[in-house]
Amino acid sequence: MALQLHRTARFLPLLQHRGSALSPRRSCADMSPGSRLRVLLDMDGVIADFEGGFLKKYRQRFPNDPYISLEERRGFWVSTQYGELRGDLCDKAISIWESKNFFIELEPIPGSVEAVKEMVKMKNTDVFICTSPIKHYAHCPYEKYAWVERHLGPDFLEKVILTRDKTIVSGDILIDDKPDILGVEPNPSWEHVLFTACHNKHLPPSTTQRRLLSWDDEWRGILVGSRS
Ligand code: DGP
Ligand code: MG
Repeated sequence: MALQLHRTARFLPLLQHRGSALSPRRSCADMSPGSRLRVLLDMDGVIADFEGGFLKKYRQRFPNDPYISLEERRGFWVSTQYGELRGDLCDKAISIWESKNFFIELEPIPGSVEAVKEMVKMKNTDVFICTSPIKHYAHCPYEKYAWVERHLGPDFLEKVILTRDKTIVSGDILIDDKPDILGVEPNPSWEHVLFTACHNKHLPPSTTQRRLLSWDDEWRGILVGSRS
């Protein structure tokens, strides 16, 4: 009997209902009292200010080169827009976030640390950080852990997921500033809530995708909406 149960449990994920890309992933029936909401939080652009930190260090290091103000930023990839401004600026931009101390010295996005600390205390809620390290791994992965420890405390190190493919991570909701989150899983379990950033705020409003404008916005309501 125990063996039978064990075998069935292994196949349960295959039997679970999957929502369509446009509808909430959980039905009311799924959210029985006691079931938990799993929130995945992106790091760069959502809780850590990658864009502000980049611009500050780029201007310090290359004071005589042109730069793109946060108002003028368009498109997710910083290096692409700098390369369009002038060919050699693509590599100069990349050299900034590949430098030691770039990631650890990022400032928190305003309100993010307070929001995360409140979120982890919410009933029936599990919060994880789901972040993609850059492939130049000399400093970034270490510094992301160090940043979490510094701003959220050592216990939160248990909650860090480093992955280049967020589609294979299961969760109910992913709050992320990247407009298109693609990977090997065509139907991720989470609903992507787009966090507004300088590079995505000009995108036309979507009727199917919820947005969180900032940590002053109704993030608690977004979570409530995901539970119902
Ligand atoms: P995430 O926030 O988890 O989606 O991680 C994306 C990472 O990519 C983040 O560290 C910011 C970084 N990034 C931004 N622009 C560029 C770029 O042009 N090239 C590379 N390689 N990384 C970039
Ligand atoms: Mg991001």
